[in-house]
Amino acid sequence: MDQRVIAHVDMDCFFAACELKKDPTLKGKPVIIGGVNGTIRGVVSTANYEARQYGVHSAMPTALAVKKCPNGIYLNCDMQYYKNASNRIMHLISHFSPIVQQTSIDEAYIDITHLVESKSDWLKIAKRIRSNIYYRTGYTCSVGVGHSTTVAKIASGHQKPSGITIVHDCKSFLAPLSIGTIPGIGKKSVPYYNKIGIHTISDLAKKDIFFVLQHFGKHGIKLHKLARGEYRNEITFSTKDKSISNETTFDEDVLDKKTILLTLQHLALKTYNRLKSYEYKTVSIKIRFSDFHTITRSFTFTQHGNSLGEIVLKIQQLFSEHITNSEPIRLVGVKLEQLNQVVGKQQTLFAY
Ligand code: TTP
Ligand code: MG
Repeated sequence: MDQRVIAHVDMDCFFAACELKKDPTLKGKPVIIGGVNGTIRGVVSTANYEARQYGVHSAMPTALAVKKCPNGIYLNCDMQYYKNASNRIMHLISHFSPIVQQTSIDEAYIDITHLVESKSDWLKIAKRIRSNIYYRTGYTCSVGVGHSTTVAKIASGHQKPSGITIVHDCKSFLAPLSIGTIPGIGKKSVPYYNKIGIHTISDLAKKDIFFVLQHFGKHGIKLHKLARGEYRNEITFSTKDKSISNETTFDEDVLDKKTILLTLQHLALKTYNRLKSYEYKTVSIKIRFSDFHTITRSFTFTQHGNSLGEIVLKIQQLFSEHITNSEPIRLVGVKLEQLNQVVGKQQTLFAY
């Protein structure tokens, strides 16, 4: 398998960070999300880092949190606000790669293979992702980068908050970590691992495969491979329904077809540049008229392609075939759909 490079982004104490954004006077105070309508029933969803110092953590009964941190500020969940913030963050993340997998309200995997030219790029890209999210939304996140989703996820949790952890050599990175760091090995299973002599991930790596099979069955093979730095998993999601698009709203509605075609060409180039190692099968244009009614027209080729010339030509055709009236236009967009990754292929502008 070719070696993918995966970044995992996990927002820092996300719900609490959202509340701090709403009310900046909470800064520096212990904030706990998990009251129920002003009472102390229920469990803690999250706590900011100030509250964590008192021993408060997610899933703890709120009543116990109140005992540990009586001066904390207890707030109810405002899920709609958190979802809106999450959507904005995920939208920014989607600009880094066509292969993104959101796995919860505050975390996502990003396949950054196409952005990487040398190993030193891993850190640069992770920093760019972190600063992009921070400067555009005000939220901090932690980022992990590795050759598999599992390692990237472990890495993003390694230096929280606002940390970046780059893992080139996953075996030595994982070796000293406690066995419970592996996603899926919860608090309840850790004592069992400890009982059979496995405390750290390297303890697991040292066991032979028969021992592993005997104690964990088939599932153990995957864990054993991970511990030995041999496990590679990638984002499982299919690029089939994914698309890349760009659009522009004119400052003033435009009638001149030449101007519109030039803008479409510019958008085609922008979209094409984001394709990197992907091919498209469908090319679409979107046109919004001055009265806001919007149409999209698309063409699907029989095979995947990766030529800017082909995209531009198709866009011109779609435009002249379908836009025959002379209504002023407010917005135009270009979309490439049904993406497919071409392994080991980098595009150049020479395709034009
Ligand atoms: P996490 O990413 O697990 O936690 P977090 O973002 O609060 O803190 P960290 O800095 O350690 O990443 O979860 C994301 C959000 O999901 C969290 O802010 C609240 C919610 N959540 C719950 O509602 N219940 C839970 O048990 C957990 C773990 C999270
Ligand atoms: Mg988080």
